[in-house]
Amino acid sequence: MTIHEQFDALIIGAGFAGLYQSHLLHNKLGYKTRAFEASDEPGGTWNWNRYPGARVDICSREYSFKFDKALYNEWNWTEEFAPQPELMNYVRHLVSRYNLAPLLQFNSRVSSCTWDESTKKWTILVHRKTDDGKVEEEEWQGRYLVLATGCLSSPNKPSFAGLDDYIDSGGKVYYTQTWPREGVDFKGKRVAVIGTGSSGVQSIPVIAESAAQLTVFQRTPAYTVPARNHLVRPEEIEDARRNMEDLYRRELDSPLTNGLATPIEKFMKEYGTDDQIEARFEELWSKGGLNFYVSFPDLLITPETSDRAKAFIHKKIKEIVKDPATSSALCPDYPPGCKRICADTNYWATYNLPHVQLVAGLKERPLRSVGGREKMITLEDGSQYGPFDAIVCATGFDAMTGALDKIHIKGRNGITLKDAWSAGPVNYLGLLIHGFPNMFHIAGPGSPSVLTNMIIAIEQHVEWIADTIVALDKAGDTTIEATEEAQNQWVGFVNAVADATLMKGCNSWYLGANVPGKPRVFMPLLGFPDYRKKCFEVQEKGFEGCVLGK
Ligand code: NA7
Repeated sequence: MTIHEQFDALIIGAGFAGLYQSHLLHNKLGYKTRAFEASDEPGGTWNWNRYPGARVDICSREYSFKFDKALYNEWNWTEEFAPQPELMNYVRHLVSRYNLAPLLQFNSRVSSCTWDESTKKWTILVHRKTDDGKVEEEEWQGRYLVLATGCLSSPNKPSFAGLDDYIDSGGKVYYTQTWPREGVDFKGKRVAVIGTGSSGVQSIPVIAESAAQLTVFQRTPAYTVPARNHLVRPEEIEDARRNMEDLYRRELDSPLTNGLATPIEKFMKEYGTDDQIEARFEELWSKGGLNFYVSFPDLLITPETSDRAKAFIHKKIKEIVKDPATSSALCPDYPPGCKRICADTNYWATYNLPHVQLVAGLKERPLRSVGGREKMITLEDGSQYGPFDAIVCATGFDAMTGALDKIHIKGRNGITLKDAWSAGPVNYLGLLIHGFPNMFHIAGPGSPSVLTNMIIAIEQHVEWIADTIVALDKAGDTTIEATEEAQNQWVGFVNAVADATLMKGCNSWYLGANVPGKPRVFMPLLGFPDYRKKCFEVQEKGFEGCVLGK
């Protein structure tokens, strides 16, 4: 086995987080780093999620790194909501512009990470696929471990009865989370889609364009807002470049990091008349995208505001979808925003097409068998649909903790992360975990990342981690670890914030409720500005809530 020593930071993942962390620590600060990526390309979730219609649901001008004005100025997004191939071009541009390739190692899956108290170092075991298809084991040692493993990177693939027989008898199964690189041609095919979260909502209208028949299996309907995607206009690019700093400041100051929508300070009931409230919803609906989240600051808090937004969206669904039974089945009954709102292009209108059918109510009558030799889908109540030539599973992710569950992480005194998190994830600031010194988690539970524009959250996390390492080195400290007390307080705080909202009111992946057997804990923190402030304060107060060691 090859052993590589003397690294400052070992980084797991080469998505946006791993790339920026590598750039900042190595190129800017002169640390010796290595990032390990299981795929043969960088890009993380954007590399794996190649399904038809995959695109970012935040406006591209916002979903861009802002740490380097020159990068912002030179990059041209062509669409307001960049499609997956364009996001991958951006990823490749980052790699070449900042000469990151020598810092990244592809085809390399990290299987274990072990803290050694005597050397104060992490040792990680990497399985690297070589060009001739062999797997080589490597050991890497470094002072710091950065988990840039992504929060929507571990697919949730339910084990449906019948699926193996279906594949054996020539049926095709595709997962939105690991879509074939060569793409899929659905022309003339009878297709089933299971799942109506963001990936379903984005892919269903595109699949419907070529499929001969499309049947959508829905357990829970999604709230979705028209993205109103368009080619980026030259004046929008100019404006964004001129005002990047201002946009960035507004993003940092906004609870959900929306910089483009005009936020309103007043809660809905103080805002004005019914007509004015309706006009506000209408304005954001017309504007498109996730701006709808900031229609009123209490959208995720006050039942009356939530109900009003819900009624507004129901009205829109009923206006668009012609068949009354289908439109009713598409109307969600939980608070908007309780699951992440989607941004779509022609999603609801797709159900007006004669070859598209919705099968709803899977909560009451779950899928009993999917595919089988007859290529049919059968529900628990005995109803049958099909036959299908292809089945698309848009079944989401084991979010936020799934990627780490697959790595054997052992901290101080042999404690494993699996044990530490057996009742659900716990940490301090979303970044540090008690019992796991010198280990940082980017965009993990306990941080607001998944409730924000992820790029903004990643920038903040990566910079905090880099500043922390620099500060420790300056002070001659060799270790940092969250205290149990600070961690408990943080977990309590994250829960208290969630309890004051309507966000626990549905079975979302925020709660881990989409994965059978996963502990139900509300994982993200709502409110980016206060979080960011707290992270600064912790640093300013000499890493309050942490133990530093020489
Ligand atoms: P999501 O949003 O978790 O959606 C997954 C969908 O799959 C959702 O409708 C699920 O229903 C459905 N699902 C999952 N398991 C089953 C089973 N066993 N039977 C029937 N239906 C099932 O994942 P996405 O990939 O669409 O989006 C993830 C995020 O990416 C999104 O939030 C954005 O941030 C971008 P459920 O709702 O659990 O009842």
